[in-house]
Amino acid sequence: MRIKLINPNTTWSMTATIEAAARAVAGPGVEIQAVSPAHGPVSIEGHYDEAMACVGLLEEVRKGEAEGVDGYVIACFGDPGLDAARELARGPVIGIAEAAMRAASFVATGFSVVTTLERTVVIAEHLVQKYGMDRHCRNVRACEIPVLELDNPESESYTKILSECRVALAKDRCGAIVLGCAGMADLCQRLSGALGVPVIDGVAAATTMVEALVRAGIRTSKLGDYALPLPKTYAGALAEFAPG
Ligand code: 2AL
Repeated sequence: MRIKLINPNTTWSMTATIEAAARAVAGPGVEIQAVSPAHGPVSIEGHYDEAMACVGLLEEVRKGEAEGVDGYVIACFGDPGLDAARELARGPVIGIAEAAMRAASFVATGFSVVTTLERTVVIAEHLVQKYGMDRHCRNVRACEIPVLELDNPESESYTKILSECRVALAKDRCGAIVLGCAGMADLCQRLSGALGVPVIDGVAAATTMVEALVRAGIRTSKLGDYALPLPKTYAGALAEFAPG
């Protein structure tokens, strides 16, 4: 089974961290192919970054389909391009935000999300509503850590995230923490050990869910809005990305 793990930002050192988190949970016989798109933002920290990241991300899904990939993980907490990727893919496509929230709902009545910059909070809140997680998500908190700081071993990211998690557990009536960025994947076990509650990294959650769906033979529906995109001409710089 081949799972393509797409980090939609173009920071390959972060892709390596994300890949390690996926490999740590993948079962025997599962090949993880971790990539970043050829073009796009180095980090995704807002609506504009997300929109611009989608073209390169979808190109990776298109290539994956040609190469016979069985399923995909979108490894950015805004789940950018998720529905569009599902249009292209025959196998399952899971975003780390959706996977982490659903995993958290299995092990705690309520969870709080701890994410990077304040400006990304509304993106996570929109996803909470989209996925029907309003009943489970107690709060979305930011640590004011730029995404690329997570990739800097000298930074104080761990301490800041730990402290925000402690505030969440004390004030939000939550029993679990969802990490709000793929770049936090390598901190998950340490945080869980320090806090004594489930800390959910969406990269691990999504990888195990894609693997389970593929193993069960469950694929993306091609009836309705997830049908293949209609063939048509795309003008200008996007001409090469035209479907069909
Ligand atoms: C993310 C993420 O997971 N990767 C990235 O570049 N930005 N999410 C976030 N909330 O900052």
